[in-house]
Amino acid sequence: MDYLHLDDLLNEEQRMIRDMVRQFVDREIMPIIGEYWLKGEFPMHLVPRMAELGLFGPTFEEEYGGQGLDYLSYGIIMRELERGDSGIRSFASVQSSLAMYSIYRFGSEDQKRKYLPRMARGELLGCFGLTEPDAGSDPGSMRTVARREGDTWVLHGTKMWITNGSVADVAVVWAKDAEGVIRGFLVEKGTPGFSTQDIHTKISLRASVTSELILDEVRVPEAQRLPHAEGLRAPLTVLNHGRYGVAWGALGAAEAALDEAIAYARERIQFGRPIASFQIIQQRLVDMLARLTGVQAIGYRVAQLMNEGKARYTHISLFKRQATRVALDVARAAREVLGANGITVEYHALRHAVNLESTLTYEGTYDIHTLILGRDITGFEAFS
Ligand code: TGC
Ligand code: FAD
Repeated sequence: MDYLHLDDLLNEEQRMIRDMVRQFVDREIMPIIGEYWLKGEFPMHLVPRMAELGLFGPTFEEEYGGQGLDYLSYGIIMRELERGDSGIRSFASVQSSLAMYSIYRFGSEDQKRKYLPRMARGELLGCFGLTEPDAGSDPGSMRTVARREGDTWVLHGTKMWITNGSVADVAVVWAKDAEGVIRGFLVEKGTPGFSTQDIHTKISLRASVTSELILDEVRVPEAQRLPHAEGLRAPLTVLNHGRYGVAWGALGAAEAALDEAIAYARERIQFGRPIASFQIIQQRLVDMLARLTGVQAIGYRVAQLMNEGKARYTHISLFKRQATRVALDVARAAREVLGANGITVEYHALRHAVNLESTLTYEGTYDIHTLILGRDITGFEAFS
């Protein structure tokens, strides 16, 4: 549902990208997603096709495997993917915004050339390890350490809740050096001491791989350190790109849920009339429409600010906070309109709603973005 015709603001290229990704989702994701979600598996066979469509790292220059796309195009890609499932969007945005962007922004020229083109082609998968069992909202309290021994760094610690952790060929791992300064490292699969363990008990984001990363005295050469990353500011800078994609994705899930609820309400007959003709159902649908439209407008404006290089991280926090909260509420309300049918995977609203529980939490919880915005407009910090 695009009530204000915001997509009329897309140029021809952006419209083509939207239609291409929408077609991919309709043809290749919608027929299988319910089954994969129930099995708790990510459909890995889609990766080469996603790479072929240019969905990994599309904003980077061609020399790094990208297409030099602008941020509105990137947002639209994330929106269309999450129309299918949050897990599919997560896969693409972790690869692009978190893993590739860490290397693009903070890596050496050698690292960029070694990893980015192959990651864009889907030949190498990446993940982003910031969170730990005891350091989620407060990543500055991380315990993973990086000890320097000559030209080698020895990494020790555990990362938790890492999307694509066990399928990644290269993990971006954030760790504290002896002075307590946070630094980024590229740890390749198979490095001695590095192992992963998947989390199989998820009720949300089931069609996505989520893992623990275990680093037991893992030795990596200095050449695998991201040379331009220093301090917590570095992973947080990367997260701005991730959060922007998460917010656009949430819009896609909410749009799909609202469209499904309207279509169902028009067809479903109770008391001799379509349920869409009852005032309570109309009010529910209109509340969903109104809240969703507000966040869609925020998305277009933040995309403009991103393209002009004027987006502050607080703008992205506002978008991420509102989009994930509104999308979760919309998808939940859509499920209610669908009655009992709504609790099955033949319909999509509840799958979206439970997935959106994760998007509300990861890349900064709703509360953390509230506090980021509260600090910005009052000047007072309320994190502790
Ligand atoms: P604080 O003192 O506020 O900040 C430390 C330094 O960083 C700067 N900064 C930022 N810079 C760029 N972008 C941002 N968003 C920034 N936020 C802060 C800040 O100016 C400062 O710079 P400097 O030069 O003065 O040192 O740090 P704090 O320790 O008080 O923490 C602040 C807080 C709570 C906002 C931050 O830690 C936070 O954002 N916490 C949330 C953690 C989070 O988002 N984790 C996400 C993990 S990755 C993930 O979830 C992937 S899900 C993937 C998927 O499947 O899609
Ligand atoms: P906590 O920080 O323990 O928070 C628990 C509750 O307390 C929340 O409601 C929170 O809002 C609230 N809270 C915390 N601090 C405050 C405060 N100061 N004031 C008020 N309330 C507060 N991380 C990665 O690094 N890489 C990944 O790829 C990744 N993928 C993920 C995939 C999934 C499916 C999920 C669910 C998480 C993923 N994460 C990843 C981790 C995610 O970023 C964290 O879950 C998130 O940052 C919150 O941390 P936490 O779960 O430890 O919650």
